[in-house]
Amino acid sequence: MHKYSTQRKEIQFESLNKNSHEAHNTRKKIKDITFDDCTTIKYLYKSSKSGVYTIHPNGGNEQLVYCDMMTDGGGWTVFQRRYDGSVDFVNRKWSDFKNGFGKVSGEHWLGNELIHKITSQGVYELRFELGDFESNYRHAVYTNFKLQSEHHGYRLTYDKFDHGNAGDSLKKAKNMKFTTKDKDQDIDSRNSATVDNHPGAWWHAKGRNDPPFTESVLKKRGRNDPP
Ligand SMILES: [Ca+2]
Repeated sequence: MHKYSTQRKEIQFESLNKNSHEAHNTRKKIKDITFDDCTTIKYLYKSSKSGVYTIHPNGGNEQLVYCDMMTDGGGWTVFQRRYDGSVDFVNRKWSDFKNGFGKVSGEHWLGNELIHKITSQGVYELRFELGDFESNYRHAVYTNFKLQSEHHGYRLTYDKFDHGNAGDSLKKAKNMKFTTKDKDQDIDSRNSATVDNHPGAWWHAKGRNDPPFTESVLKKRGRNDPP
């Protein structure tokens, strides 16, 4: 089990709870409108606070997502959050990662199908944050992040590492299909989700490649830009 420092996230969650009333009011205001992602909500409602919102990616069924409305201008749709190990990310199958697990208000994986749907709506930036044992948080931002469809193995693509102090941790994952314990799609003769006592699904290439992210979020480009 990975252990991540929780200090910063606790502070963030405290602040989120304080804002939950405002988030609720915003949700009431916008309940009759459908949104394709958190970027659009923040674009149309600048005072939106971080919290759980309903979106309709590709005009489809409603989906609950957590919107980070604080980090770097806000408007980020969270698709992965890990901070205290309360949710099991290890003993999970292809179908779990496809459909998502955990609660969006806590630790969770939003689901590859939904990540695919969201990222097929436009050009998205991926931002991830990585925490270590010393409460140091680093981040990295990638341009034009996409997940291809399940038919294409939820292959991960992006244009380039854009900026951030975490380095290019996603380099090995670029253009890789998603591999779980029960679905090996990596380019290794083994299943990288199970090697080296490293039980974990990821866009593995060859051998061990730790899923490094404590939090991964998506923002559509061309909206919510500074005025
Ligand atoms: Ca393999």
